[in-house]
Amino acid sequence: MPSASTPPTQATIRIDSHLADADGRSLAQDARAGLTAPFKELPPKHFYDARGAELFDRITELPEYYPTRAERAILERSARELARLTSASELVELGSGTAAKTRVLLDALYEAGTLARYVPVDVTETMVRSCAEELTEEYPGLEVHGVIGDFERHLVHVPEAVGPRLVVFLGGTIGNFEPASRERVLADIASLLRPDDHLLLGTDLVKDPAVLEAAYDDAQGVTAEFNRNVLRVLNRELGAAVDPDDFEHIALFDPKHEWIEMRLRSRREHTTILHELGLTVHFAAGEELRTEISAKFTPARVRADLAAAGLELVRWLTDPDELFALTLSRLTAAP
Ligand code: SAH
Ligand code: AVI
Repeated sequence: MPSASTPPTQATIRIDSHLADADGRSLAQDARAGLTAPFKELPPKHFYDARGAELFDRITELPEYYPTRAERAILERSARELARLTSASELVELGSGTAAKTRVLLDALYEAGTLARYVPVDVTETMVRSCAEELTEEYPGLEVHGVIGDFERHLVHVPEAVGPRLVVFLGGTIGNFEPASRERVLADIASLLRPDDHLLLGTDLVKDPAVLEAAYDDAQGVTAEFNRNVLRVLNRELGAAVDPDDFEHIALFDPKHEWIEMRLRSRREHTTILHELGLTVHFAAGEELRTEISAKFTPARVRADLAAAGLELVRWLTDPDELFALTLSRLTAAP
């Protein structure tokens, strides 16, 4: 905290890391469970090492990947209204990444004169640290309390609120959880809110499967590289020796579940040893490893998910083509 002699414009940064906590599920545990299962799977949070974060940034610029542009357009149109509705003095962001679009909201809250603290929560340490450095320079006087952790486990470590709080979960990242985990994450997020607080949630909407599949299988192959990056993470962190080019990138819309599935399909039979785990993993030719789901929502699904977490809709905001939605919600008022 600034002392009495600290000039009022001096920024403060505090960063806490929870990744080494005993309850922090690690790549080793996820790989052991997911690569020995009958249908191989790894959670998408492991995409985001420095290279994965850079590839994701490139994805957001691709002509086929509309969600980032659509969400930014909604934010640009609605940021002032959101600042007025929330009067937030604190912005807590889950999966903050580079906080590129967040600046639109921070600008509006800063201009409104309410903003005091930004709390980025992300599993990627370098992103939390660089984002804290950048934002304290860009917004003089802003306090940044970064939390390096997994929002499936570490939301209890989000610091006590300093005033009306706006929790933001942008990009459609909530769609990267299966329904049961999604329900748990939304309930945990709701527990960060008090009656004056709000949640701003980004959800990608159901649309033509061809548009969806192109967004996850772009012509330049950037998403394919992002997908294969998880194999490079396994090689580096767990001592595997997989050739990423032995795996084909697959992105398919599953109409039953209304989600995109990204998979890596082995082009040939091979065996690899994860030396750090003493684990041998066999891939049959054509065998697939599921690396991500990305759920697409209907308005009814969003409302139902919010309601299940004890949240009620305050505003439904969408872009002119209704590609993406941002919902502002708050705790359901007691009857
Ligand atoms: N919010 C940004 C970034 C989205 S990319 C945007 O809208 O563009 C997803 C971000 O969530 C990455 O920065 C990744 O590191 C983070 N992330 C993914 N799974 C996570 C988890 N389980 N816990 C914490 N952060 C996670
Ligand atoms: C971060 N998340 C919401 C992205 C998505 O669209 O599901 C990750 C991504 N995967 C492939 N392209 C982008």
